[in-house]
Amino acid sequence: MFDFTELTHSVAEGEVSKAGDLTRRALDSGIAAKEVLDKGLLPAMEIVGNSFEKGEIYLPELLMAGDAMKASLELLRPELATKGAAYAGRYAIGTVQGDLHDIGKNIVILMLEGNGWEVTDLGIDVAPEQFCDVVKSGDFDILGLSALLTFTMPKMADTISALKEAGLRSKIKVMVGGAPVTPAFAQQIGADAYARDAVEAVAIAKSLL
Ligand code: B12
Repeated sequence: MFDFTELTHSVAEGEVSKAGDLTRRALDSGIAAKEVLDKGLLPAMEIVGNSFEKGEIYLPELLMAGDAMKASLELLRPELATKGAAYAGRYAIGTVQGDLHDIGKNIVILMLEGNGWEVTDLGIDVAPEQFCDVVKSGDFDILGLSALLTFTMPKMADTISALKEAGLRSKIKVMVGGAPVTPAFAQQIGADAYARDAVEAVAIAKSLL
């Protein structure tokens, strides 16, 4: 029996190489990548998030845990993002201005790619004007906006306003997501859809076309 707790703790402690070894061991023992993600990696982000909120750990520890998470996630990439599904459409996605969190966005990308989407990753700290430039220049079906901070959520609204001002809003569907985002907020800012997690993001993206 694989011990997910040990993997979770190694990620939470920011032990990059131990987390990588355990992730590899889980995959080698035949456990599906999605199960490793859900049972081993994601709980680690909950643990460090809670400890950070309580003031038990500080930014350096948060950074180390984020690094261990990203390294382990890379090992899941071949399985999660396996191409082969029928072509679904073109999706551009980025984390909004002022926000550097990209783990959740990257998981969304892996899942979309694994389900036939051609994804352009715009990265982090993306300004509304940059989103507009991308929508203008490319033939995308959906634009995804990610935010993990309550104080960067308004940048989602700013991005949608900028799309409207540039006459681009009708050209693209906008999806929003990230831990503090809610369906009510999505509706309030005029997004086309909200998804709670990467699995839901894939299902909703499909339904938008
Ligand atoms: C790791 C982490 C970091 C890392 C990020 C590393 C990285 N490369 O991403 C670092 C160390 C950089 C960091 C920095 C900060 N962080 Co931080 N961080 C976290 C932590 C622990 C985990 C985030 C995470 O990856 N979660 C796991 C992923 C998988 O979940 P997710 O992002 O929600 O994504 C899922 C869904 O939301 C959805 N989704 C996400 N995006 C999208 C987009 C679309 C289009 C769709 C459809 C769906 C979707 O699908 C994803 C997969 O299922 C959280 C706590 C937590 N529990 O979330 C705090 C947290 C988000 N951070 C917080 C804070 C305060 C900060 C700092 C301000 C700290 C500081 N004093 O400097 C800085 C801000 C830096 C900046 N300007 O962005 C607070 C935010 C509080 C708030 N409500 O605003 C949190 C909640 C911690 C806490 N409890 O206090 N952080």
